[in-house]
Amino acid sequence: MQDIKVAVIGTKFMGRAHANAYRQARAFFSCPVRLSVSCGTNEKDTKEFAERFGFSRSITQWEEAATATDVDLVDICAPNDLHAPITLAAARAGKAVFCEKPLARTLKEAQEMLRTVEEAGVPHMICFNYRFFPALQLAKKLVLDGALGEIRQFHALYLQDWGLTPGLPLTWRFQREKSGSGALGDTAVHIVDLARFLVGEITEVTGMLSTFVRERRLPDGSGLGRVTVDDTAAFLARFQSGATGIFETSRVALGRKNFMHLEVNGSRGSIAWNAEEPNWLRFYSLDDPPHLRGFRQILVTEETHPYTKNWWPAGHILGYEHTFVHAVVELCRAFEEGRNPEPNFVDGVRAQAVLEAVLLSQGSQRWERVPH
Ligand code: SOE
Repeated sequence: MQDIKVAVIGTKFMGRAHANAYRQARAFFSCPVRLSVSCGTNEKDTKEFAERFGFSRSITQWEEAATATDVDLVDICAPNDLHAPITLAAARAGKAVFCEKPLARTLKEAQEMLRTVEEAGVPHMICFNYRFFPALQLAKKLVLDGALGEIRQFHALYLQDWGLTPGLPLTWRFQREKSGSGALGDTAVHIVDLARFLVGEITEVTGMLSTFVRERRLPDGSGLGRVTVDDTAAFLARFQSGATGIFETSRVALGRKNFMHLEVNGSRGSIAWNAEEPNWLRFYSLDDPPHLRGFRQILVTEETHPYTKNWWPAGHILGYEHTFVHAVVELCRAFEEGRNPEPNFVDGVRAQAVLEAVLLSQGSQRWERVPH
């Protein structure tokens, strides 16, 4: 298969995570990907980024990165307000699109992105990277194999505290017109996707959003600006299956850096997972003899699990960056098999619909149905 020439738009946290992922996917999984174009806002920084990661060239206009002839795949690591315009330009130019989460700022915008990539007939993927921890792939297998029995409850906590960084300016993540929402779209979207991945579709929610830090220093130093998005989001959910869900996220939970805890309780078993110990899956089963019953900790590094054999011998653990590599591996496998990767823009729209219902319920103070 010909090399897939990649343009990565964005050179900050996600730009680095994605650029690194393509390099490692080629080195450890022989993925036919090549870093072709790096696109960032600052010419000097982008040139330096491109040299460090090994891109063929660097530019500052996303419109070129989305349509250039030396690009087959456009990887969007830019702020949320650019996800739609870049997707529309790339899809109409016949490029595949790999977009960071959340797919868009609103459900309407996400649906337009999905319609456009489907009309253009181009492959599309969204980077819900946490699915790609082998421990969560095992969690999904246990659920599908019926090892937990009937799934009754899903609990997810995703807490960070970078929102309390002293002097943090009013960046795009704090402005609704650029981000769409705050912690809801930034981190709750991950646990919504994992809920869909492990349990299924969510049909209704009731939510509560809060903003504790209401003003932040304007980046140009000219004073203070109002924060127009949530610092925290908490919501209850009902799943199509009848299961119930409890979700909470925060970017101001002092002391929590990237603390994500998931738990699924079924009629015959439970699983629990924590992003700070991502190689371990905790599993409780009624199938264990009574004297051996208790949450067992499974170190998910043996060759029987997805992706693990391409890395290290069992016990040599994986981390956050490997989830992005595995997402690129899934993208390349989909290309080779002529199918759409998973998760894709359909998953992005479904997650966006849940976010939209939570925002609606914040206003109505009532349960809201999740639009399909
Ligand atoms: C900030 O909350 C952030 O960088 C998210 O945007 C990422 O998706 C998450 O993986 C880490 O935290």
